[in-house]
Amino acid sequence: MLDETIITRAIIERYMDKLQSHLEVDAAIVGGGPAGLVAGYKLAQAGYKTALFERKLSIGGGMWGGGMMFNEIVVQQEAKRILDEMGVATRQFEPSYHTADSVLCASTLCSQACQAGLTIFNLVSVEDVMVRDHRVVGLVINWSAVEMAKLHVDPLTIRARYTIDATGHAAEVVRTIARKVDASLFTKTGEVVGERSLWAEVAESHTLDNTREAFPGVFTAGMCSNATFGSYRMGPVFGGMLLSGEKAAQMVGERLKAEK
Ligand code: 48F
Repeated sequence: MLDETIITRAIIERYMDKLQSHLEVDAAIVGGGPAGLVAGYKLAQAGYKTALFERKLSIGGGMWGGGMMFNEIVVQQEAKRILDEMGVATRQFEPSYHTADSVLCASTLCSQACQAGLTIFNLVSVEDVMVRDHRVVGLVINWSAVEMAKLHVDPLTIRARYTIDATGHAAEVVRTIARKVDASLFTKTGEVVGERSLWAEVAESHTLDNTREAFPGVFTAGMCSNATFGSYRMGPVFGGMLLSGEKAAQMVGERLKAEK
């Protein structure tokens, strides 16, 4: 016998537990693309309380569709070890070019990150930040459905010791800071420099260089790094995204460790 009221209560209580236990986190990640998922996997694995907020219903960002909806992605040699570690099967196409099925990759990164202890809140948009003493100390969140319907509903907040902006091309968190906070970003202009056209090789190495702190308390990861600090896009080669997520997690982990 199934009681609908119990089903409803189970969902509400479990979700509320999850939300309440993540009102204060070590790290908050905005965006569940490849960079955010690897960052979340690594931080959760290191034992940090980490929450990831994703606007969409599905997790995986721009990975699902591969290149132009051909659902395969390319990963270069340096990043293959991350897919190996997370259990994503790859095939060598040519020396140092590997491919992976994008559906397998997106779903496995998501699964491994959750299994490692990352808590994902999908359907939640980060619409603003909280700044105290010239440092981002938390995020302002709302249901994506509220955002999409343009309903006049006030948001709620999450305290985070560190934030990773993994929102991809849009670089939404750093753009919000640039727009709303009376202070400069750690970029050459003090603003979001903006993304340049497509150049895979340079973009991939710049993604790693640009994975760094953009404002006190906020690190960039993935395509957001090049959009923030001003470099090229790379198209459907995903190694830089994975390595960037790993680097962002490493940097945040080091800070958290030093502050303990
Ligand atoms: O775009 P996305 O996959 O970012 P990424 O991890 O990877 C980029 C590649 O997919 C590709 C590329 C390189 O190969 O150029 O584009 O850097 O994932 C970003 C995720 O962030 C979510 C968005 O829905 C997407 O799933 N997102 C963006 N803004 C917000 C957000 C926000 N304000 N709140 C919550 N989620």
